[in-house]
Amino acid sequence: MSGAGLRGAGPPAQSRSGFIALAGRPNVGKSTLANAIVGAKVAIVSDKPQTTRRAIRGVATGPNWQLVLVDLPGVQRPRDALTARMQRRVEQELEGADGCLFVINAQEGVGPGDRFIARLLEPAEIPVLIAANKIDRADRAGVAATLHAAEELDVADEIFPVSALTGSGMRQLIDHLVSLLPEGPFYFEPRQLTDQPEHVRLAELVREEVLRRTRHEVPHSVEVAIESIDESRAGGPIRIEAVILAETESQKRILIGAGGQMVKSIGTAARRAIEQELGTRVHLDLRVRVRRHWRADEHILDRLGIE
Ligand SMILES: Nc1nc2c(ncn2[C@@H]2O[C@H](COP(=O)(O)OP(=O)(O)OP(=O)(O)O)[C@@H](O)[C@H]2O)c(=O)[nH]1
Ligand SMILES: [Mg+2]
Repeated sequence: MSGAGLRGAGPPAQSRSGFIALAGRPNVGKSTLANAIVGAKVAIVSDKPQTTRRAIRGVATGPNWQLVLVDLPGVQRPRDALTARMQRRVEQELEGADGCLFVINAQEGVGPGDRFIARLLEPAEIPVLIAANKIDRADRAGVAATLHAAEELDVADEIFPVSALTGSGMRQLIDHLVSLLPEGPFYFEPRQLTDQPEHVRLAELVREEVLRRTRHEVPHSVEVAIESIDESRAGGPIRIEAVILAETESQKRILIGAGGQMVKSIGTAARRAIEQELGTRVHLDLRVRVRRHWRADEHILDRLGIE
């Protein structure tokens, strides 16, 4: 785990700190919850399942505690090298964590996917809490039924009904998560909110705009890579070259769109998001390229940092 050099501005004596891994089916709101707890956007979010592909550490620091949320891909059956890596990552991160926040969807209730995850968590010797998320989308009876079904999973010490979107129930959840942390020094400088390299964070912001605008197989077939970041022109915008990788020519056509409209719209929105992230003006040069079967290509996955 990357320790931060904390000499000088050290944490208070008797601080608590540790890693809480987020497990759950795709699309239940793990990344939204991680962002809400950190209080900043460390992970991209979308309404398409399988948005998160890497383990993302998000850091929340209080007066005498530091909670490192490990946002993870949704638990699913692997279909190719990409999803196999994603599942392996989930299992490895769960092993190394101090606790698990198992996220379920209060709007949909508990299903076979959740039962599968509960069995996966059983052998892990770490405390498990359940967050029943999206209560803003369910009525009282629905939430009560979900909480009851969550209880029957027989895996969690406590169950918290929450809405990551409205903030409802989040205070109690965070307090309880902090109480699970072992005593120890902080792992990160408090102002460092995530461990992701800058080029990955920026690529993810571009991918988020792709996910917003595409459907069916396209969101799953796209990855984004930053090819260069040039800050050499003093006073001028930072120049960033990014490439959207698609698997087929027809996906490439969709991503470019009629008269280049689609890639232009992705580029404009992504540039704004990147400018906000970096706090400076940016020139974004965005291209679309076909990389056949990249999801099955171990070498490309290595290069993309999907481990
Ligand atoms: N109404 C409502 N929507 C939510 C809430 N939390 C998340 N969402 C939405 O649910 C969708 C999925 O959210 P994500 O945070 O990307 O879900 P995830 O579990 O990280 O998904 P994967 O990374 O694909 O596993 C997005 O459209 C979110 O806006 C919530 O509390 N209420
Ligand atoms: Mg996610």
